[in-house]
Amino acid sequence: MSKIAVVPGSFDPVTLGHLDVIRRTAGVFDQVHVLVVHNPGKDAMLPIAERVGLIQKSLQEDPEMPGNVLVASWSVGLLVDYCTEVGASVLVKGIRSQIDVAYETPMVLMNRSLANVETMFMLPDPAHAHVSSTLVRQVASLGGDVSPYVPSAVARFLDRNRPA
Ligand code: COD
Repeated sequence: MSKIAVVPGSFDPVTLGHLDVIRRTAGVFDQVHVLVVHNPGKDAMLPIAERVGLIQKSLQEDPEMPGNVLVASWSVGLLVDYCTEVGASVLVKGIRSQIDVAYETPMVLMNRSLANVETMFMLPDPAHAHVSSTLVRQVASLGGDVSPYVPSAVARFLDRNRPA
């Protein structure tokens, strides 16, 4: 049976840190579903459909990205409901620091208790450890250059949509 991993996130927007985690996960599992989910704790910059499109474009433009990755979004219930629907038994979360571990741990235990879905932590290349979508949004909104932190499809998009 093929092993499906779900890599969930807000991806608002997708960063090079996210892509690194997705690429490493795709090297380990048969199929990877990158799942864009609304995080009610964060003020969104981009509509979900735009985030999905930017991830798809970034995956297409990454020559090292394996072909076993698809992108979807989920807004109708629990994250584990999506896992059950597609037959995925594993979530993969990127971990940059102990702060991420502390934030993710209660969700790991809750998702296991709700639906027996396990979570694996993937450490990215340390070069991306300081990168977050929140800081990318902040740097972009203040007129800074975000191209070192995001795929070029995202850098082009943010450049085109720069506030006047
Ligand atoms: N390098 C590596 N990993 C990174 C980097 C980076 N530079 N930046 C972010 N990540 C990781 C994050 O740690 C996270 O694991 C993932 O990538 C996504 O990050 P974000 O910022 O895009 O997304 P978040 O943190 O807003 O997470 C949204 C989720 C949907 C994953 C989260 O809210 C969640 O799991 N919700 C569950 C909803 C639910 O069902 N709740 C009930 C039971 S818990």
